[in-house]
Amino acid sequence: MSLSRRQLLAILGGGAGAIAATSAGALGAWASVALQGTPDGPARLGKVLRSKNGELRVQLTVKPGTAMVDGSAVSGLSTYNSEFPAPTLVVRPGDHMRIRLVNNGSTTTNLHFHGMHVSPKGHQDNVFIEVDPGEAHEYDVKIPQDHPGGLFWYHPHHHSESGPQVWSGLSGLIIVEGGAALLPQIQGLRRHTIALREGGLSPDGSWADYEELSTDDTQLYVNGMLNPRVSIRPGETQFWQIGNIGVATYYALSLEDHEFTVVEEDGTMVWRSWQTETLIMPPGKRYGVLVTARRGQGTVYLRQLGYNQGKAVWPARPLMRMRITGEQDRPVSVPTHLAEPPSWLTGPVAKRRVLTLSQNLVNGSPQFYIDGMIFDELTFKDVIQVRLGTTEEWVIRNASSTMAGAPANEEHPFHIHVNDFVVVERGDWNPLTNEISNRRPAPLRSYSDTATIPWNTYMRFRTNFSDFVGRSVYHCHLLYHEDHGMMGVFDIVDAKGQGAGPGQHLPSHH
Ligand SMILES: [Cu+2]
Repeated sequence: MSLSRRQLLAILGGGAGAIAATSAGALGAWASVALQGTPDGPARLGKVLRSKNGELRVQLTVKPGTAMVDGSAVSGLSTYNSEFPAPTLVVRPGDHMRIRLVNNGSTTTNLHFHGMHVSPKGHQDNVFIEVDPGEAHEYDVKIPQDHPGGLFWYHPHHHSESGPQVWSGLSGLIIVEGGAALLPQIQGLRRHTIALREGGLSPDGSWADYEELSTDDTQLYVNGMLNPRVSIRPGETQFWQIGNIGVATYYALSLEDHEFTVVEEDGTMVWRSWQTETLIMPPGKRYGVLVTARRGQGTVYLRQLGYNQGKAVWPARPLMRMRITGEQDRPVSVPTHLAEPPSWLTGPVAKRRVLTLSQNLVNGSPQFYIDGMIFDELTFKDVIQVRLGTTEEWVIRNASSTMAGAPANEEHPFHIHVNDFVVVERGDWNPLTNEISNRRPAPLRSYSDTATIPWNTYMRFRTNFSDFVGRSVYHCHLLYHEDHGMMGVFDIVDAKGQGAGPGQHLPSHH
């Protein structure tokens, strides 16, 4: 499909400035998005499942088959409960999430509650659980009373199947009530919850296979819709929570002529708010932002500006329209200082570690390593043991270009389960000479659970292993990389050395 800019403008009825695509490639992609999308649909969140009386009691059934995508029935998906995207779970601190996961799919699956500070053992956020086809599992995840409020998400985490399963439709948002949303300035604002995820159709109209589509042909859905709209009054401030719950797409998000005020990152209210024109969002990343409509009447676009991740180049796209309409409203602002950083951040560090991310081709197939190891071959001596209640400092460095047999520069979004981290420094690192340069202290303003590491750079973070013992994982959140090895295991142990529980086997034990 190829359209001239003039034809495109005619179809869209867009005026000058409605399209700021800078290349023919981006314009071509925009054309297919615009023509497939339902025109003018509101950016509705879809199915919401809410906790009651302290518990969220739901069944999530992995269902291969047809689901509604952007107003059309599409076959070849695999969804939870035939919903695309998956239902949004709304819970409160102190709740139990009692989720019956029924696997009617053809591959082994399980559930991970991304970013949540809950136990990694038993029937909770235990990624070593295996729910085979035809089986079911009862999860019972206890959310602590002091759990942060914000945006989280859930998806399957069975090694080697995570990418294909999430691609096929299995990912959804979790809103934990509280946090920045309860600030007096924000409480009364209109809210939008925005799930970003990629996908697309095969020529026959069914959902494309995993890894089938080029980045140019991949569609970027907002709450399962292409190019939906939100409305805002001139001068009005809204609270948007945005999550990237896809498998591979990096977003550089921008809202034409507007800026974002960040008040929440990775499910937690920030300590210091900040303004930015662009939100960089690798897979797994979430931000909560304030948006104030600056113009009078008119439409502006939330855009993917495009992103070069190294291997994948994501083209520029419009994602969502913001229609500024109605009576003038009064903007709301929040103070810069919102909360105190945790005291452990400047306290003693019990242990420092360095982890190196790399990749290579082995007999023609890509493998991804942490410290030269792939996940499938980990033995007990490779498991990092950390002590409950202590603070550690980790340096994660990305050597993907030089430790590989062939040049392969790629960014990797690092993610760790159970406890958030605080990035304290970034810098350049030359894997050949081991030389560090361009050290940049990070602004200490928020927690993260997912952060990208460009090639030939490092990220230094501090983390405190609080409240929970047990075995869990850290990994690259490009799910293809995780499925092909870039995942490590750590045990949080108490003073007696107790940590991992029954059913938390290493992969090499199978
Ligand atoms: Cu990676």
